[in-house]
Amino acid sequence: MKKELEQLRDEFLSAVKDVADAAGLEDLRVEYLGRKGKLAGIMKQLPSLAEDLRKDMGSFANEVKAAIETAFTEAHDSLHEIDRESRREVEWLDITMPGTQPKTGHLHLVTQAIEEVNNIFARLGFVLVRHPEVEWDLYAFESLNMPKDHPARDEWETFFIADGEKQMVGENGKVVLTPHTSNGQVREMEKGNMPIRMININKCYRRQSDVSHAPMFHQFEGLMIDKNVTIAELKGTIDFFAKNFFGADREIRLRPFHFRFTEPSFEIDITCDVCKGTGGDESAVCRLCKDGWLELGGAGMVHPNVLKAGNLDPDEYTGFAFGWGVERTMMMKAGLNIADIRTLYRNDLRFLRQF
Ligand code: FA5
Repeated sequence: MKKELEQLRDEFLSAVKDVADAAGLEDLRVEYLGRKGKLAGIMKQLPSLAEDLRKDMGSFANEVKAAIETAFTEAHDSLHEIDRESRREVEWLDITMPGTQPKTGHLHLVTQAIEEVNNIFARLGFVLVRHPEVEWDLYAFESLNMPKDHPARDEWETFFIADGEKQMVGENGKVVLTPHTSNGQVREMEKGNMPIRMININKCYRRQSDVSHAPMFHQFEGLMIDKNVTIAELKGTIDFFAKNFFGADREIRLRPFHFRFTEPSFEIDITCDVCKGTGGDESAVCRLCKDGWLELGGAGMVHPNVLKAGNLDPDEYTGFAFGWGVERTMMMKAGLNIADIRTLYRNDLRFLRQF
């Protein structure tokens, strides 16, 4: 039995050296020291020995067990240390190292322009509102003095909303994607809070796409209605905006035009930034504007029929309205040099990061 015990000890001491990890070591412990392990197997012989021998073998067996346990503890500690070392290498962190800057973006050029437009009109007491993009024919056309089938509607190249193949129609006519922010005029009057000084900035949609037209674009619509509002206030408001947005050296002019919902109506031009309003010289005409002026948008005194559609008495109230494209207005800012309006919506970061 002594031989068996010595052999068991030596076997364990040699096997423990080859153990590579904690799981292997545990297997070895169970194999040798477990309740049904090798040591317990040898110990079963003990009761059958003579008493003297049993005592000696008992204490020898305890020595062997102690030697195995010591070797086991040493192997366990050394494996634990190796494990800690390798984790330290992998998880090492220098908390004094500078951090990685998160990438920060910035507002889109059009959003920046919307904020600037809004801030300028806020200084004149215009309140920012937003009216629906998906709109009834009533507000987009009919209440703006454009009866059903009126040819003037064609200019707005409108998208209609359909449910499958079926055009959506309701109590206020067809459902459209609003082609201009003028849909907010009668909606604002219907609120009944007089006087009105609104600035409605929103997305508009038209079936158009070329260098100066996008199918989705933005307009800002100003509407002022009160007693005795005149063209002088319209001119003063637009002048204030142009000087603040484009710079003090830029001039604007009102050019007679026709809109169904304003009378008189104008188009607003601004002196061209490229030729500084000269239109070019004897050697070459300015390529952008040709005559020193660039068109920004429409404006006019609110038509009496529109006031009536908004439940206002044209003998009591007058007002002006204007509606300009945000993208076009912004593109005419000094030095921007954006040749195609559609580049604003191509999501090319190389372009967008410049602004
Ligand atoms: C109108 O939309 C009128 N509702 C403006 C108005 C409001 C007149 C109030 C009088 C009183 P017009 O269709 O011209 O007008 O458009 C006005 C401006 O919107 C244009 O000058 C242009 O700057 C911009 N715009 C129009 N269509 C597009 C488009 N497809 N892409 C980009 N900008 C556009």
